[in-house]
Amino acid sequence: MYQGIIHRYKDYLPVTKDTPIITLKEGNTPLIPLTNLAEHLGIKAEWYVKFEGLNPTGSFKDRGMTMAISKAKEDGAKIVMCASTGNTSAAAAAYAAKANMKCVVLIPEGKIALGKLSQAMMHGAIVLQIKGNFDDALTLVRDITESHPITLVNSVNPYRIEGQKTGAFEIIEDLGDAPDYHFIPVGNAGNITAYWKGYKEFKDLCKSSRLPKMMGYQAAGSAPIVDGHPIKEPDTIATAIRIGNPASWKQAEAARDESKGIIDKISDDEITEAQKLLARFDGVFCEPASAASVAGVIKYHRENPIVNGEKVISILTGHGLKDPNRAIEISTTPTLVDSTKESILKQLKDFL
Ligand code: AN7
Repeated sequence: MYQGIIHRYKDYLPVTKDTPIITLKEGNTPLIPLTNLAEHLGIKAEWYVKFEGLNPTGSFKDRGMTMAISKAKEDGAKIVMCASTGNTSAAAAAYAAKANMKCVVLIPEGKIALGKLSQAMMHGAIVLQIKGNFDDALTLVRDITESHPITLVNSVNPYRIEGQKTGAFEIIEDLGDAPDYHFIPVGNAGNITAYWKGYKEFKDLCKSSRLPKMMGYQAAGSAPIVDGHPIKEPDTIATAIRIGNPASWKQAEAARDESKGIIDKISDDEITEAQKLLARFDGVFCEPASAASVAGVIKYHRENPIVNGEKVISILTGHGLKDPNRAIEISTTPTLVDSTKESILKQLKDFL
């Protein structure tokens, strides 16, 4: 039986036989080929999405959280805390529940997607909304956890990065080598840091022959790394990456520079268009922030055509059901019809 990422990759993770493994069987997510969308866009590369929305709480955060919570448990922690734009809080709340720990989450008032909020509430976390943004929340959490017996489980906790690097291991094992390009949304910049670490480690162990170019994408209204300075009031419909002062800023720049990749920004319209295209052409429903990694491919390919045979990965960090309000907002309203055969068939006349 599949046992989750710590069990699968324990030789490459900071665990011992005494570490209690707190798992919801995260990881082992599929690479889904975007055959229809690639054809529609004239992209000849082998283009896959790694659908991290299929993790137990619906985002990639589960990979980091199984490690952070297992190590917190090993250290005897009773209570964990995080700031979150939503997905971290959902994962922390779920894994803390599994570990019989208390979880406190600090979220920006009114700016987290409905599905994520419902998760933190259902798993029994203490959910505190602040009149401020993610960056304000993270500052508070760092301050409080420094002076109280509470374990911080944001990605500044190094165990989070260790867990998340396993995404790169899975890609290498599935493809038989590293891809040419790795497209990924960038918010607090923990995930791009983790993937780059994972790719480098497997390369050093000769489990892959090369390294991908790391292609990070921020939302245009909250693109501190691209703009070169912190953003005081970041704004984007992709609330997951509404972050103005990423904790792993330097590490993200190192991943970009060492891999000869880029960090660029993408407009909310481009994000929305990519989210819709992916859902309609290839049947994969991701949340807005995740679509930045698809919008990134579309934008990059326009300026620098990706070559036939090259392998391209877009990381879909979270499931579309996380943010149902946004999905409904950008879709056509269902048509109200009489409950008769005739009125239904009338709606279908163009297709029959
Ligand atoms: C779907 O949950 O920061 O660059 O507090 O939920 O590693 O921060 C979420 C981030 C991309 C960005 N896609 O990853 C949080 C949080 C989704 C996300 C990101 C997030 P990082």
